[in-house]
Amino acid sequence: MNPKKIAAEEAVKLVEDGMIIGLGTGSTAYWAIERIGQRVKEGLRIQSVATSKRSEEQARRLGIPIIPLEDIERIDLTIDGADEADGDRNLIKGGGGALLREKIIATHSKRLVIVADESKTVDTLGRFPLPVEIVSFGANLTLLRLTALEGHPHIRMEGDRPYVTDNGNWIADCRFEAIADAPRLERELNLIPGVVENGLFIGMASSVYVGHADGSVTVQ
Ligand code: ABF
Repeated sequence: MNPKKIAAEEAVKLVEDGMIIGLGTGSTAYWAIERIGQRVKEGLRIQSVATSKRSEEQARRLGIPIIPLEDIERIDLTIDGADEADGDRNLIKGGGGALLREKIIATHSKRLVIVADESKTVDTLGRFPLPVEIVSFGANLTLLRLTALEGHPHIRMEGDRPYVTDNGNWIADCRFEAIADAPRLERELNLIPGVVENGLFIGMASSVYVGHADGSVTVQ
């Protein structure tokens, strides 16, 4: 039993005819998209928007109708993964590099359902490096501000060059270790000019589907 797959497949039971679905990114959301694709082949009628080019390509391959973001006014349900989830369903996301698109889609979704295996559940957020999307202009100065917040930032690399997001930006991975006041840190980060968004998703998830090695799924 693959815990990511069973959590994702359980969450896809929430998808109903007529919905506009936000498609997440990552190896857990992958299984949700696969299952949605199967259901579309069986006659499910939905439309979707994707949080990354990768997920969009997967959806197109499976025949899931994709609509451009400019053409929609609502998203009924988004199913996405996470890097960490605490007991209050607060999240760190963006390890996969798609945090900005994920946050835009999540913000405009009536429901954000997170799918994850049990390794993602934590008491306190912060052990996973918090991804902060920054513009490349003045990146060294932005890093100084992140350092002042004790984020110990490192520019994410791909080979010998900075990793570039779907939006043409860079990612600074920050090691806070334990984030005591996540709402405050989220505000402080987003006040830094040069920071586009950060991977804290506070109070956004309506539920977290957690897959376990024994084949069970719990819902937080
Ligand atoms: C996306 O993919 C991200 O927000 C998160 O970084 C990552 C989780 O990936 P996986 O499901 O592969 O662990 O959902």
